[in-house]
Amino acid sequence: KSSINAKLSLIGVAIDLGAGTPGVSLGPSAIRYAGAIDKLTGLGYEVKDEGNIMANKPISPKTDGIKLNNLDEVVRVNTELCSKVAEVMQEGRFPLVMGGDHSIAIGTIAGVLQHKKNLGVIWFDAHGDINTEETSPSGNIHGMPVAVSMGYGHERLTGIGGKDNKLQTDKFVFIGSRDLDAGERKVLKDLGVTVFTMHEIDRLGMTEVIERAIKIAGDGTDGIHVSFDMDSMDPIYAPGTGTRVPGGLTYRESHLALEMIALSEKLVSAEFVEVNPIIDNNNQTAKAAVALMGSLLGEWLI
Ligand code: EXY
Ligand code: MN
Ligand code: MN
Ligand code: MN
Repeated sequence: KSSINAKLSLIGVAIDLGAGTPGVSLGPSAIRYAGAIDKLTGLGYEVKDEGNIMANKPISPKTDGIKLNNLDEVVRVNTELCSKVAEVMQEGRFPLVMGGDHSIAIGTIAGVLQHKKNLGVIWFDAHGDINTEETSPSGNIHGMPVAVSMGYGHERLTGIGGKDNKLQTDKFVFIGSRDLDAGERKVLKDLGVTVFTMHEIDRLGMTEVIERAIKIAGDGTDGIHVSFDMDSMDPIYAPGTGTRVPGGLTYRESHLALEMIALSEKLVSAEFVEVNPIIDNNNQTAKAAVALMGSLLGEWLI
């Protein structure tokens, strides 16, 4: 078994209001049907299913004069998630969050930061998710959680979990990037965030990339949070996701990365997001997420 807490809480967040494509709110159910609880229990964890935090359909999708889609409800859900994650960790349990669209990283990370002030993050994603209202091409908040968690963006979002509980940009690592907006490229450069694009993974190999990532996010921090967007994988392995981009991580590259994070013994929290069963093929993407949970939580250790 890996070194993480033997007690684990599974938290579903049934929201698609941060995304442009509907259906990802059904992700937590799809992941449960794919066997998440049996998998984790079988690994020896004492699993508590905390159920789902539910988003409501917004009465007014846009707040006047604001370019952020569904801001009110995204703020409400993430505020609740932040409290839930903090409460679970207070009880000495490992929070494993299932999305839902990637806007939920705002609440997950804000909750973890209540206990781990100096948190490192490894963010698996085809995208940068570091837009703000000013740079976003879509107004979709799932393209913004990295910016928010670093303290940039609308104050109702950055206020979740407290204005001063934010990530350090030099302890944050992206893996799998291949669709960055022009505004995101500039911000990433200005902030000096480490980005391992698919180009670096091809050239260096995942072993080298993940070793470097663990060093950056894990050395001198209180631990590592893994935020895994299913669109980081190649659409061949994860077709059920709203923003597919070809040329992604292979099945083994993604598993190898998570296995090496497990070996580092620095993992403190994790989330798997953007599983959309409506556009999936026989729940393949949820099954892939459950298999990845196994790798992150030490299934392969003998
Ligand atoms: N960069 C684009 C936007 O901000 O609208 C697309 C974002 C997709 C975000 C996905 C979940 O990682
Ligand atoms: Mn994402
Ligand atoms: Mn993405
Ligand atoms: Mn794009």
